[in-house]
Order: sequence, then C-alpha cells, then structure tokens
Amino acid sequence: MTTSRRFETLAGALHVVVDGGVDDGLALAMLVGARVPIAQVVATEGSRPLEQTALTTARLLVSLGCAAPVRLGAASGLGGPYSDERDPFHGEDCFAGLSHRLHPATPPNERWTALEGPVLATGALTVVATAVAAGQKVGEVTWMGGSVSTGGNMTAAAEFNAWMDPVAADALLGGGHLTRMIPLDVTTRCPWTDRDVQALKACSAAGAFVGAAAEVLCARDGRFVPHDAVATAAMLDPTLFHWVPRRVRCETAGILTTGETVVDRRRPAEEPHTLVAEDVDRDGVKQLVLNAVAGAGS
Ligand SMILES: [Ca+2]
Repeated sequence: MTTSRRFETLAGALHVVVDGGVDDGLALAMLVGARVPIAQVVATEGSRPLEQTALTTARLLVSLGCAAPVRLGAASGLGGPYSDERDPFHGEDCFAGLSHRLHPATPPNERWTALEGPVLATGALTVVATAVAAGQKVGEVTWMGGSVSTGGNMTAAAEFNAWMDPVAADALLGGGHLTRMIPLDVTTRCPWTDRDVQALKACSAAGAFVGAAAEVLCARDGRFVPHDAVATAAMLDPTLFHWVPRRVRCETAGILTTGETVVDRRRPAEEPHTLVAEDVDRDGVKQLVLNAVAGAGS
C-alpha cells in the first residue's frame, strides 16, 4: 500500500499521540505500512506511567523499522494529575506481556515539540489541547475517544481517553478546532475474533508481532477491539464512516460523570462543530487495517 491518497490532501507530516496499548501499536503498524510521513510520535500517559508508555512505543517503532522520533508527552492532565484509578489493561508492559519480543530502544527523554500539521490522537488530549491553546498550527485532529450513547469503558459514563483528561477534551471539542471524533459507539462495532487476529498475524512481519499481542487480549476478553486502528482507518479513508457535525462537550466536574462526552444529537450542528463518526463499514475497516499492515516489515 502506498501513501494514502487522502493523506496527501492533508498538510504536512503527521503527529501521532499514543498512550501505549496493543491497539496503539496496531495503529502505528498501519501508518508505517501505509507509508504515511510521521513528524513525531508523542507518547502520553495512559493505563501505565509515561516512561513505560514511551519506552514500549520506542521499541515498537524500532521493530517496525520506523525512524520517526518518539517524544515524551504530558505526565499530568490540564485539570490536575492524572487519576491513579487505572488498570494495566494492555499489561504492565503496554504490550500484553510480549514487549520482550520487541527490539531494544533507548528510553525517550526529549519533550514533545510543536504539533504543526495533522494529528492522530489515540490517547488523552492533553498535548493536543495545549498545542491549540498555544497557537501552534495544529491541523485536522483525528481522535479515538468519547462516546455518544453507549456509555463508557473506564466508568459507566466515560470513555478512557476522555476520562484521562476531561479538561483537555472539553477545550478541544468545545473550542471548535477541526476534529474528527471516533467514539466508542463505533469502535465497539468492530470487534475482531480470533480468526481476524490470525489474519493479522499472517499478513506481514509487523502483523505477526502486533497480532501476537492482540491474540493475548483476544484470549483474555473473548474478542479484540482495535479501537485505535479504527480511528486510523477513519483518518486514512473517511469514506468508510458516516460523519455528522455535532456540538460536543466533555463533562469536567460531574459527581458521577466526569469525562463523559455530551453530544448534542437534537440536530446536526452549525459551525463550530466536531465531526462525529456515527456509523462504519466494519468489513471495509478490517480490510483497510490488514492491507495497511501488510505493507509494514520489521
Ligand atoms: Ca490508545
């Protein structure tokens, strides 16, 4: 797969914000396989501390044969420290216990630099909201996060990436910056069975090691939901999704609902708005993921 035609219409190399997970890894394998030019990969705190996220991300990129720099994102949210109430959903090593199979890498120690160009964010929005507030020339943002009507996965109300930094999510979404949001409602419509994971393992060397980690989660949970790969597919080929302009805010101080995205579905929004993915061609997404990863070596 060559560089996506769609991507060529976006201005400049891509800034990727990841939070260290197996589906983040799959997203990176897609980008490498699709030959998307990457300006930097910003590792931001997720289910594990920043240093672990950054090291696993660096090792993954080396394993993918990608020379893009991995830089450190935020270690604290805009509204205060990230909550400690997190489970190591992707394993203590951010890679389902299989990070020993990745190539070694030097632990990243440089802080993130300006997000000047398009952004793919598959974690908390802290650095993205910071960049927009600072007046950096942030391009279109594609974000895996939030929820429209299916509730949350971190709490009953909140999706994990929104919950991590609700102040940042509200600043970005409420501020009207051009953003495509791929919510939990859509990503959970794309579960992968073991058969799909085996197809991933068979498609390339990169597919084999990312697929092995996905296989662990699939065995544990009975399915593997490739949230961040779905968002990457949305960036590479938005025609696979149905987009609706919506006013979206994020609850920053709820008693039970902190981190819940509130999507106004009464009518499509005027400007400013967020483009919300509300339906998906799930087979098309699966095929795009496999086609992209097929182009990635090791
Ligand atoms: Ca993620």
